[in-house]
Amino acid sequence: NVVEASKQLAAWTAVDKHVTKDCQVIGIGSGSTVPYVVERIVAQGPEINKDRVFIPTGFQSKELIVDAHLRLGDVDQYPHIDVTIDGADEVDKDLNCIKGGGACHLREKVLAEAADTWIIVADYRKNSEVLGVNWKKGVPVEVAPFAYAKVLHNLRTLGSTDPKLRMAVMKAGPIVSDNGNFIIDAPFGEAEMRDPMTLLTRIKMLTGVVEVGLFCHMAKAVYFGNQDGSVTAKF
Ligand code: DER
Repeated sequence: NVVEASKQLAAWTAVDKHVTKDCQVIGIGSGSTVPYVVERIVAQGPEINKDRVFIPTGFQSKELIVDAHLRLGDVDQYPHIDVTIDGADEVDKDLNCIKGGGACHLREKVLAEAADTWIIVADYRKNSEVLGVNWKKGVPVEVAPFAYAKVLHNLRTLGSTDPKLRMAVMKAGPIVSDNGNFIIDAPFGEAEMRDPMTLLTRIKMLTGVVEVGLFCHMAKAVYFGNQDGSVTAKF
């Protein structure tokens, strides 16, 4: 379908441009777009991939690497990464992102920061002028379970309209991240979302917050696959 085709287009374009033969340590993001990143890297052939190592941003990401028979590495061994490619829930005109729709944004931000080059790949639905225009579920906030109620209260004080603990499906109780933490989804108004760095700083300072799904001034480039088969690149 057209959304999947646009994810694949974005992913293939980014890999062709940024996963060059001198890239030896490669961070793999999470979500439904990055499988197309892995397939394109595999298509570069066993010769070029035999000396590479691939660092996952969570369980799903690890499974992608293992299932593709690529060499799995750990950020403990490779704290410095050549390039990390990841998806996003929404990207604004300045390449600031909302991430965490898949509850993986703590490890994703670690590998984004550890990389010399961080690249985003997304379908056209994620391409916004301002954050919050298309992604209506709020800013994902990973919190220590002990602190979640206090942080919910703090987020309301910060102006979040209706922060909610992210509940699991097919499991009683809340979602638990790969790090054993809870996720709160905190919607904010346009005014706050027009200055994501300030919002990020305010939320990050709340004791009990582990990581915030706002990635500001981190991406080197973003590639959007479009419905008409074209690619929009922003730098
Ligand atoms: O959780 C995340 O940030 C993931 O990267 C994910 O939300 C990306 O979305 P996708 O499934 O549309 O690629």
